[in-house]
Amino acid sequence: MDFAEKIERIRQQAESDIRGAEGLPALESVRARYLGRKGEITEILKGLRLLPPGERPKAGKLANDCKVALTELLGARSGELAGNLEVKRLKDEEVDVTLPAGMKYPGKLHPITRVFDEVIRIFASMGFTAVDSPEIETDYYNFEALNFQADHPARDMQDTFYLSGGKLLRTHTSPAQIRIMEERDPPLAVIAPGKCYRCDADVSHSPMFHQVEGFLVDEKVTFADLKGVLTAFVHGIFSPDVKLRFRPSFFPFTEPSAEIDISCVSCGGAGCRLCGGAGWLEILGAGMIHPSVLESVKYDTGRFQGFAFGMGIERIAMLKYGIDDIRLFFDNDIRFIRQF
Ligand code: 2NM
Repeated sequence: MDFAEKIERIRQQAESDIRGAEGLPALESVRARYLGRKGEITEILKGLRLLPPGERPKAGKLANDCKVALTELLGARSGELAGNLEVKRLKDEEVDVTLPAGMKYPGKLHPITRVFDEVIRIFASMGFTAVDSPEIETDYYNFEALNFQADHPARDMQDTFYLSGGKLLRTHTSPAQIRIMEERDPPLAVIAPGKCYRCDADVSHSPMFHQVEGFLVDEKVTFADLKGVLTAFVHGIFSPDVKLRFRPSFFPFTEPSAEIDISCVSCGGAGCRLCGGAGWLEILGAGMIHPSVLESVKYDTGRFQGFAFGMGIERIAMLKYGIDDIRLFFDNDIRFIRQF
């Protein structure tokens, strides 16, 4: 077998080995077998100096051409195998975005948010607009414009959180009503949902709580309109079976004033632990807006009257959902929130 034939045999075998290598490590051993320090082609190149000088150039060129060709082929195959690896990696990492997601812990609305939304929806259906208002207030909007006397106990440091600079945290959402009446002329039907603050904490009082207060001002507004609106509200938020009872009461900003009881949502009026045997639960305060409140917003009291009402959202939520401790609303225990 002459030299050219030998080179050609090695080349064919090497080519088939390169094509048959199924991975980068296998390809590396093929390279070592032919082109490594003791590889077949390397040995041939080393042995060239033993040939008769006349044959060396031709043989050298054949061996070198073979080395170049195999090197090129190794490079191409290596690129091919690396590409396969990339394709396989991408396939292994493929994400099927059409698979249904595991809904382990879907979000829930806080019960206070739910009751807020429902109260706002019911009053909106009767034509009331909800407004926002600051939680940091002045004595004027929180007390004075609402006809609280200078020595009213609610103004006491024990009940109100006072801030520096004569500011305070609103103790009810009524300041919103004053601000709206200053801005707009009657007829007006507005509710003010929001956070309020009082220095008080036990099973039924939280230093931060939520209220919805509302009012309506127009010509020829009567206490009968107030009864109709609150009856529709109570029937909407609890049930049309619930009865209402209006009891005379006192608020600085209304005259006459009333507290509204509903027949007990637990026993229906027979008497139970929830209503303390009375058959009734207090849920709303209301009345006809005091003329001095209308005067402080410069309304013509000869022409306009209005009614107003207020309620605590925690109390309504506790009755609706059978919750017996107000602190559960603010503990942020996810097991509590998930129940709604
Ligand atoms: C209540 C009870 C009775 C009330 C009065 C006003 C305003 F600003 F129009 F005078 N807003 N809210 C009111 C009346 C609130 O909560 C127990």
